[in-house]
Amino acid sequence: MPLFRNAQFEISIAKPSGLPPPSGPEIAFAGRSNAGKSSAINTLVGHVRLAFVSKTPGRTQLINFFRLNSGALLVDLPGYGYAAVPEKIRRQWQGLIESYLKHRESLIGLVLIMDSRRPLTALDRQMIDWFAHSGRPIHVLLTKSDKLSRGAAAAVLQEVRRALQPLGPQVTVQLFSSLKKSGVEEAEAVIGGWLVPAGTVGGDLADTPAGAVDAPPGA
Ligand SMILES: Nc1nc2c(ncn2[C@@H]2O[C@H](COP(=O)(O)OP(=O)(O)O)[C@@H](O)[C@H]2O)c(=O)[nH]1
Ligand SMILES: [Mg+2]
Repeated sequence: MPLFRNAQFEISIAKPSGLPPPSGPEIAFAGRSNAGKSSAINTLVGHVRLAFVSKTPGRTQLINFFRLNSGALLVDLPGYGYAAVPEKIRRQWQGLIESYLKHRESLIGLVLIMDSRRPLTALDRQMIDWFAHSGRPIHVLLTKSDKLSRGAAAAVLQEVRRALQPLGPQVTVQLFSSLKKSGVEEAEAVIGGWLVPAGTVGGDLADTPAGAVDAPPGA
């Protein structure tokens, strides 16, 4: 069963105070408005319209939670960087994202969606700053890669990898296209790896040093 199939909508929140109590590992999706985040989520989930693909960028200002089969949650963060949004509203939802990325303990990893033709904007870097220091993984999807030639796409991939290399191996980057459905397996493999408890890869727990295995929730 692919990682994201049969995701079910659970709750939308507009303020940090509305966050539900943690009830499973969370994987957040963030990206500039119009970068292709909703399309990427829908491509991964295999629904046509699980996350609303908007003709009007910047409309979604909520954090939407979707429950996956495994019990983990896919968390769709509001798109950022849409110029036509009043400053006050923009600050409000950047505050919502910042608070979530910095403080949410059940957040195990961030999927950052960037338009491969305009990667690593100042706000993308801001998202990385808010989260990377936690040591938890970030996976970058350079989407709309179908709009680039093979050579140009390869060059962008290399450039972004090089730019993020100082952050360490927990930051990974790949090309993606929702239109061509390319990059889906790679994304599922990376994100799926976050959900595998430390020490169980390869099934050999005997080699895991004492204390390296996470305690079960509530223990
Ligand atoms: N060619 C192409 N267009 C895409 C791709 N992903 C999204 N789009 C288009 O880009 C626009 C914004 O997509 P959307 O998913 O709503 O972006 P969001 O604002 O980040 O959620 C829409 O017109 C999509 O059809 C892709 O991989 N390739
Ligand atoms: Mg969207």
